[in-house]
Amino acid sequence: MKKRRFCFSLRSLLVFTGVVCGALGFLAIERTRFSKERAAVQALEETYDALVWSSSDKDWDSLEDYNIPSWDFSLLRKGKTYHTVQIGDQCWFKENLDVGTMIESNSGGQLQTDNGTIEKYCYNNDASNCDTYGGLYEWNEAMQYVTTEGTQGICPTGWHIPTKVEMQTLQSYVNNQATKLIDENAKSGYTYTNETGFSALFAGHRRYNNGSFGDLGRYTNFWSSTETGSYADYMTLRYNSSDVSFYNNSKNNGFSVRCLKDSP
Ligand SMILES: [Ca+2]
Repeated sequence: MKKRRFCFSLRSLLVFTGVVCGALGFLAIERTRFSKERAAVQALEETYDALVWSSSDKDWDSLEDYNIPSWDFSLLRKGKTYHTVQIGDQCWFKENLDVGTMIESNSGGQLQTDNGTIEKYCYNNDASNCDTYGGLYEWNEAMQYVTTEGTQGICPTGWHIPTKVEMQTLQSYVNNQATKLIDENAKSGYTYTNETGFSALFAGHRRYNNGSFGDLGRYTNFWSSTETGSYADYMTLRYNSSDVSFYNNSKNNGFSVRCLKDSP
C-alpha cells in the first residue's frame, strides 16, 4: 500500500516555478544516498508543515517510487512557500525567511530572547510587511543563541545561516554587481536584472538603538553567522550603489535572513 507522507492535501496550493537547485528532472542516485536524503526529508518535515517537491511528475504517492534528489524541492510553512535557487555552487533560499511569532519593536536593545520561541519583527510592526519582505531578526535570535559560524539557527534542517565567506562567494559570483541579485521590480535608479534569481528586495531594517524601522525600499541587510568582536557581519544591498557591501554592527539590529543549503 502506498503512503501519502508528503504533499497530499497541499498539491493544489502550489505553483512550481521550475527554478530549483541542482539538476532538473530525476537523477539516478544510489539507494544508500537516497536513504540518507530521505532522512533529511523527514527532518525537514518535522520542521515544516509540509515538504513539497518541485517536480512535474503527476504521481505523488510515495517518495520510495522515485529517485528524487533532495535539493529539488520547495518548502511550505504556514502557507508560505520558499523556493530555492542555484547560484554557482551554492543553493540559496529565494525568499527571506519569515518564521516565528511577530513581536513589536517600540524601543531599542534586545527584545528577542532565548525563550524557546522564534520571534520576528515585521517592518513598522505591520505583519503584512513580513508577508512581503520576510521577518527581521536580531542576530542572536537568528543564530538561536550559539555563536558557531555556519550554524543552522532558525533555518530548517539541512540549511544554515551563511558565513561571511559564503556571502563573499556570492559577491564574487556576480563580480560585485548587486543588480544581478536584486529583484527587477525594486525601486531605484539602477536597472536590476536579477540575473541570478536571488531576488533581493529592499526590506529595510530595525534599528538597534531605538527600535525604529528604516530604509524600506532603500536598503536590505542579510545577517551572516560571522562575528567581528562583539558585532556581527552582514551583507548590504542598497538603492544608491551597485556594489555588494559588507559591514558589522550591533547584534540587536533587526536584519533579514537567507538560508544556504549545507554542503553535501
Ligand atoms: Ca526567541
